[in-house]
Amino acid sequence: MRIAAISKALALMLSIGGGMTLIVLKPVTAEAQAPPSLAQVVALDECDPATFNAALGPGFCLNVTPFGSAVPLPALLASVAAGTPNPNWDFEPDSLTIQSRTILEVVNQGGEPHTFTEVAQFGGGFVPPANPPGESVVPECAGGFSNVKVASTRILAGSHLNITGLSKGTHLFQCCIHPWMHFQVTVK
Ligand SMILES: [Cu+2]
Repeated sequence: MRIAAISKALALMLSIGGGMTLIVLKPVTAEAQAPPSLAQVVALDECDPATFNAALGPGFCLNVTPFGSAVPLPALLASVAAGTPNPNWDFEPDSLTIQSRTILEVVNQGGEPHTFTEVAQFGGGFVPPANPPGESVVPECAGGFSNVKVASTRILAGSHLNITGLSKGTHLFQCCIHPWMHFQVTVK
């Protein structure tokens, strides 16, 4: 009914040279008219500025930790080496189902850089000490930031990345630095 009404409204009668010409414009569907909606994912971590910045450089970890929830770098790496990476390095939610054309907005609310990189299968990242035992780098993360696919999916602390144009089906994303940070989206 709605499309029929729009088509009718767009049917213009023009008089050219005394004759009548009917021009029917292509119907404008509701899908094309509606602005795309937004689905949000947050990246979280608890990096401890003192120990992370001592090892990785000034300003690497910008976490504000008013409630004292920072995790020192050695403790994080120990959790990885034990095969139980700290779960507070995380994408939330873990999974979403969205309509096609929905914009996936990933916001880094943590204190250090993350990537939100699409992978065929979850696996290791490009920082060997941050890979759980037995995991090696997946092809999509190989090369780190010298790989344009990784560099273009980096999200610095306090910034965001918008993912658009996902095809219908299931897509997997992971952080190429902290490879236990997983996200799955199903596009309907
Ligand atoms: Cu990360």
